[in-house]
Amino acid sequence: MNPFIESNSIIDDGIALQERANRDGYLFFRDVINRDSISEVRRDITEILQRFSWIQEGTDPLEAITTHTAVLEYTEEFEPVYDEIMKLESFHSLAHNSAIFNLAETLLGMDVLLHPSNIARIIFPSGLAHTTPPHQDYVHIQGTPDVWTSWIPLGNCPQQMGGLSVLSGSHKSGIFPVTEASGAGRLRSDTSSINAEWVSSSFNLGDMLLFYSHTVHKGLPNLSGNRLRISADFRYQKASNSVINTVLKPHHGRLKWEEVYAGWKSDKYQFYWKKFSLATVDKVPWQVDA
Ligand SMILES: O=C(O)CCC(=O)C(=O)O
Repeated sequence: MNPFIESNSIIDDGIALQERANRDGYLFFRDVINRDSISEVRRDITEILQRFSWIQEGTDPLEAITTHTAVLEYTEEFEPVYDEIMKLESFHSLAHNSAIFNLAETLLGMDVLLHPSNIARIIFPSGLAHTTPPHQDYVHIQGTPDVWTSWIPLGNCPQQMGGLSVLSGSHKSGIFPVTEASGAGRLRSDTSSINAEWVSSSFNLGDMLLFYSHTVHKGLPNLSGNRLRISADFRYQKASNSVINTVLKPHHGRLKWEEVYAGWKSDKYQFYWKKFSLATVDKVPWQVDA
């Protein structure tokens, strides 16, 4: 698989970034997010995973070594762990990182709304059948197509550990038909009608992939044998565009924001979206092919 095109050399050139984003549907940057902020989130998440015995006893939690059978999103075993992750101040604060916001403003304009529903992924090495299928985020987040997703591994993520891959240029072909699948989102886009190239690179701590809501992307299988792939995805749109209700709630919709915020030290990032008068819409069920 060919690597991502790196965009560090044009990071300060708004026009060049917009042109490349329009051409490829994604932008990839090396070492663009403050590493200490990411490491803090990794420490907080792995501490939770250790407490729930998802991490192998006697190992350094930061290594995220596991022999636990794969725990799948939305299962009874997954949810209490995810609730704890959802309460992390460090995790939600990372989404406000100024480097991401600057890039989002370049792509969207000044009134950038971060979807409060920040997402964490814990991908087990033994759950290969549940690798994230090819999909377009628009199918899931609707509201407006003008949404950019920031995907950040919370630690080094060599390709063997299962990073993310994008189908370069696939954002130009509209919305593809979907069928049911396993893995995040549970819907698979059928891209057989286009001739486009899958690209991906190994990620190092601090690297970030940004992609458009119509850009087809997929997880790569976690072939590490015994390491959890831990990552975050955050979404940005114009506050003046419509937004679906579900992305204004904590991801999975189980907790209230008051429960999320209960242990936070600062109120800086609490209910920040209330400063906008948002036009909210309901999510519509997506037409799935048999
Ligand atoms: O991390 C993954 O496997 C899925 C991420 C994803 O599909 C997204 O950020 O939209």
